[in-house]
Amino acid sequence: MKSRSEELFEQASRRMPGGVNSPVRAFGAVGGHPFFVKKAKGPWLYDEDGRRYLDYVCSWGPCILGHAFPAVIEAVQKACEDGLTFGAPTRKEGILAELICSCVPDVEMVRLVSSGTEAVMSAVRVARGFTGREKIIKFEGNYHGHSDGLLVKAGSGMMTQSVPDSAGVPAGYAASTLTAVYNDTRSVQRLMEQNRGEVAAVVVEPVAANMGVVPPKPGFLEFLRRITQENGALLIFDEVITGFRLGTGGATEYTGVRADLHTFGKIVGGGMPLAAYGGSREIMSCVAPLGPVYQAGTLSGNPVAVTAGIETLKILMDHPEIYQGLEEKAACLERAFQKKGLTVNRAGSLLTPFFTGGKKVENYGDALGCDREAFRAYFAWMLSQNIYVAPSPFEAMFVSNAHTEELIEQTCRAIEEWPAL
Ligand code: KE4
Repeated sequence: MKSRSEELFEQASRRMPGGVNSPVRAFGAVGGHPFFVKKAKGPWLYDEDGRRYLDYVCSWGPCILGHAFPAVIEAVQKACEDGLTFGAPTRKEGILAELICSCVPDVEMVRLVSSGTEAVMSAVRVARGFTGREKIIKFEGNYHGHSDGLLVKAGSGMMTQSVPDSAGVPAGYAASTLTAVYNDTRSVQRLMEQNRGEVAAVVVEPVAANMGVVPPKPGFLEFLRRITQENGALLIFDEVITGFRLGTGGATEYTGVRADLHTFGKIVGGGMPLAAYGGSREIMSCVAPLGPVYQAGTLSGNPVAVTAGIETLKILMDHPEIYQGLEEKAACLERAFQKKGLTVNRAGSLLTPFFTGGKKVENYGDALGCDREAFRAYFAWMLSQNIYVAPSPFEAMFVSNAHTEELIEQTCRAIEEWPAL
């Protein structure tokens, strides 16, 4: 007898590639088929077969307050009654822009867009427009959305240009993107020297979370700040995950390092399709209609999405104690994984257990060394305990404010009781 999710997956697979609208959801890295979600509330997901899961994916980060937070839902419902989209400026966009700028040092102006991909793509274009240069340095294992110029991987020997990491990306796009090794200052130094005067920006996840969580080693971000200033390049912090996750001041508050441009997504939209990029007034004045860098969007600053973002940020700003609670809950999970002999990387409420036999994970090469079979068994065990973690070893666990201490302890017990380790 097929489950309802299986039926839905078969139907979906006939009309959508892989039956999903984003590849990681298809369970390719863990086998089997994905469950189909019917609804969610607090820390819980409910699937179409009536099963309940304790959710540590949190929609890949946005649901820091938990799912369907009442005040956010109420505000969004009310906003919907006034209309879904106008394609004209609204008061609320200014409120959200003000909130973002009040939270993040160095962000004096922002542009609201509809996805993290769009935010990073646009920030890179601004960096190129502002500096008049073409080349970008990114890092292996960092993900910045699916814009052509950023879907690249290191070329052979690391000394050459990057190569496309997806079919359909023209070699020419990849050629302008150079790939360095995360936490390896020499790899950045080499690329800067080989491309002196040509690098528009270094774009980095200030705490990497797309190869699993890999925090910056002490001095790494400070080095990027220094070498970009010395070479007339901009530093772009891709904070689609870290923004409002590590604190309301994001990575700059967490690390003390400042950047020229920041991108935001996920939490900033409160779970609705909204993202943003921003920086100094000088740099952002390049953006149309003020300046020559064109960027636009029909649903940019959408009034319903903006409402969700405003309500979410207001709650986080009014209750900074939420972050301390998230940190303590994530630290409990970290200790439970460490008791099982796993390598755990954690930054605030972002964490990833790595099945690397106890070896450190400080870059993409280290992360690739993880035991995929062991991860699959871990994923299956946790799901058998009705705990949903990311269906990939190269993602983060996200803790929300809705995860009570009791549920955290329940999760720690499941980790400790896992028979395989
Ligand atoms: P979106 O276009 O998916 O909103 O954001 C792209 C993006 C940009 N920058 C960072 C640091 C990101 O993590 C992301 C997207 N994150 C993934 C999860 N690792 C989204 C999940 C998915 O692709 O389905």
